Amino acid sequence: MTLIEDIVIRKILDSRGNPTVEVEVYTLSGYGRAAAPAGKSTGKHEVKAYPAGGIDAGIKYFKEKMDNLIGMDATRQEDVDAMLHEIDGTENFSMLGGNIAVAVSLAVAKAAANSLGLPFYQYLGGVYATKVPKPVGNVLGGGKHAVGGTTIQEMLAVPMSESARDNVFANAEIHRVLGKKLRERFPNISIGLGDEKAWIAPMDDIEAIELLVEAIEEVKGEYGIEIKPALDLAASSFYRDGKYVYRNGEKTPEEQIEFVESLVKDYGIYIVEDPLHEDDFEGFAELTRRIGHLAYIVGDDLFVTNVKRIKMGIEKGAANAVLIKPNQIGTLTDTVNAIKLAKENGYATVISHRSGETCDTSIAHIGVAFGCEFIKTGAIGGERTAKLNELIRIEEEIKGE
Ligand code: 2PG
Ligand code: MG
Repeated sequence: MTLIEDIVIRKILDSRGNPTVEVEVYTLSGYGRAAAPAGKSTGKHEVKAYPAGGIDAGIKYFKEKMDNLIGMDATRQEDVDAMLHEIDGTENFSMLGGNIAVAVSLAVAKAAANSLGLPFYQYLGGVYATKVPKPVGNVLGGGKHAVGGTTIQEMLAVPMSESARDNVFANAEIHRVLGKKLRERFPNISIGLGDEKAWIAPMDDIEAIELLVEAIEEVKGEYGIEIKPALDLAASSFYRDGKYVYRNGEKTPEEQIEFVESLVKDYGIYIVEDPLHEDDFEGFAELTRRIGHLAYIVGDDLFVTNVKRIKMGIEKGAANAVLIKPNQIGTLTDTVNAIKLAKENGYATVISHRSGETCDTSIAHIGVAFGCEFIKTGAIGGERTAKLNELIRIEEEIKGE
């Protein structure tokens, strides 16, 4: 019933209009489909998205090796993922491409769930998977996702209601209120949206954070729920020759630590992702000592969903939360191992989209299945709302509404 009968792989568009891969897996009694996302501010320690020859070379390679997966049991996820590693034969998926591996891995898991007649989150997490992560919504930004915006890549909001529906709608409302405020502040220029549909405006980082906090205060009153501000600095993207280069000046690593500490203390920033560059474990540890009791310090480019790097972080006391992106590491099993390791060591987990996305909803299911505290998946925009709406559906099903 759950044996893999056939696999189809194709190129489809992602939200930036770039090609990405979609995979379909068929068993006798079921079917699963998954697509890979794409990062733009990628960490240098991530697995390779595609081999040197690009997406077409990866697809060709997969088709040549695909027979190894036919006949395997789709419910034996660890065996399937081990086979993907074997097919690739390298440390970092540089033959097959992590994006192809992750699409296959997720499509196999979805086919298994479908064959057994279970919702994906329940197949993965069992009957006790009943908590929906809080959505962290990107509403204003810049960095590599939006040329001309802030130096800090993402300014986000975290509504703290126990209702996923309220949280999702609150984030969309913050996005709307911010848009209104930006049009008032810049009446003579057109305001755009970045890759993740967050607003872009030619603003200084502090000015933007203040506007974010203002919008949050307004929506908080309207909704009657606690909402907190968050940041993804994606600091590696503006770290050059030992300095953090902002649009209005440079900071030394020590100044950067002080700056982030002051942001957390002055603006009540609740989650701060990648505040320092991707190899600065010591700096992350120092920052965690200073503000770890006040905020979640999240490692994204630092950890790249890789258990070896998460272990290094745990040993050094670097960060207290891990960003989880399945395509950074290439398989579902590797992703789940990263979540488990983080949790066992008291680190919070944030399951996350990429800046280039499709309407695939896998991360919503993985977040519920493995009890991630947060899910970062935008605030508006079709490929983002696909996941947010899925959270609403999952919550409804869990509550039996
Ligand atoms: C990040 C991600 C997603 P990208 O830095 O957290 O927001 O960006 O997918 O471009 O790496
Ligand atoms: Mg990030």
